[in-house]
Amino acid sequence: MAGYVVAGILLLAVAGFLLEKRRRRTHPVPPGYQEDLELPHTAEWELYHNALSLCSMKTRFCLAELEIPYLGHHIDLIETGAYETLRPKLLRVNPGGTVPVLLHNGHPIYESHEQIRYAARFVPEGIPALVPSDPAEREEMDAWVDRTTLTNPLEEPGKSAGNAVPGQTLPLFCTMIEKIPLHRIVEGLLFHFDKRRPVMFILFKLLGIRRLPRLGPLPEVIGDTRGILLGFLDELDGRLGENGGPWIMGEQFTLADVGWVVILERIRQASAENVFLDPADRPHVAAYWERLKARPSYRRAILDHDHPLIDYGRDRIAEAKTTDPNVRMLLEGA
Ligand SMILES: N[C@@H](CCC(=O)N[C@@H](CS)C(=O)NCC(=O)O)C(=O)O
Repeated sequence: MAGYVVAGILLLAVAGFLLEKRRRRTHPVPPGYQEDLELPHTAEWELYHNALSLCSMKTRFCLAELEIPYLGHHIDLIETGAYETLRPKLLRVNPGGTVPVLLHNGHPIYESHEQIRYAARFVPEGIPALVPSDPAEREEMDAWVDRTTLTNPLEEPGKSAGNAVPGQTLPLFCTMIEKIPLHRIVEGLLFHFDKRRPVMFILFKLLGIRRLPRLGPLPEVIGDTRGILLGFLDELDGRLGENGGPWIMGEQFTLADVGWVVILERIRQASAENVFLDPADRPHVAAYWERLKARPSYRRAILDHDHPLIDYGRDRIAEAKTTDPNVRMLLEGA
């Protein structure tokens, strides 16, 4: 009798899991503005975003520069508390299961680089445009935006600074996850479309930052992406030195700067300014970073959305680097 009860319970659990898995099924979505899709909305502009997400910061920064008001929906990633990207509220808006998603009059725009280009077409009266009017300059700006685009960091880390920077974010993931209960990560193990991610978070949680220097292929990823990112920053330093700044396209603040500010911000959050933004190594980038932080949109799009776990993670990395020479060697390279 007891055997039947156990078997019944197991059967119910499996059926429940399969049903739930179906409800949370994800699939890739086409990038850009979705003309044929209109989702429930209450404001002209709405943004599904996350405090930590690099791409979310980019779109927030762009909207702040354009002074476009929007209704924000904060969606947790596991690093900030839970796998809300795998829950129906977000999946109804983006079956791809990622943030950010920008809605304009209910039409979603997928991919942050598409979102900033789309939003930049709606410059309110009296606000400076974020795109040069000269086609040749626009093309040049686009190439700088492409250097910041995040597409496929695991497979193509060398393609852009945007793809390299997640490798430098690993220590931050590792320290932020200390504060997240293990059972929350299990939700990712059950339903995430890329199981490598929850597995990595479980290892981070169980082993901690001090074990990062010996954690499978990750030390190599961190070393390689540091080299790639330094290369892109050298290029940026050269550009700002040549054109005299203050911005990548000279006098005009453009989408190229919107793309870069979040990469530099991620370096700050990962407690790695001394490695990448030292004025002695890259004086033009260091001065540029100070100018970026002085913009009102930096406060509105980034500091005002700060999350306590980001500050916690940043402090823990700094502490681990000062107390553990292996961690310092891994994260600073020398
Ligand atoms: N290429 C996309 C990247 C979107 C993306 O991967 N977003 C991350 C946060 S930065 C996410 O939502 N990840 C879901 C997860 O980690 O479970 C964009 O530029 O918008």
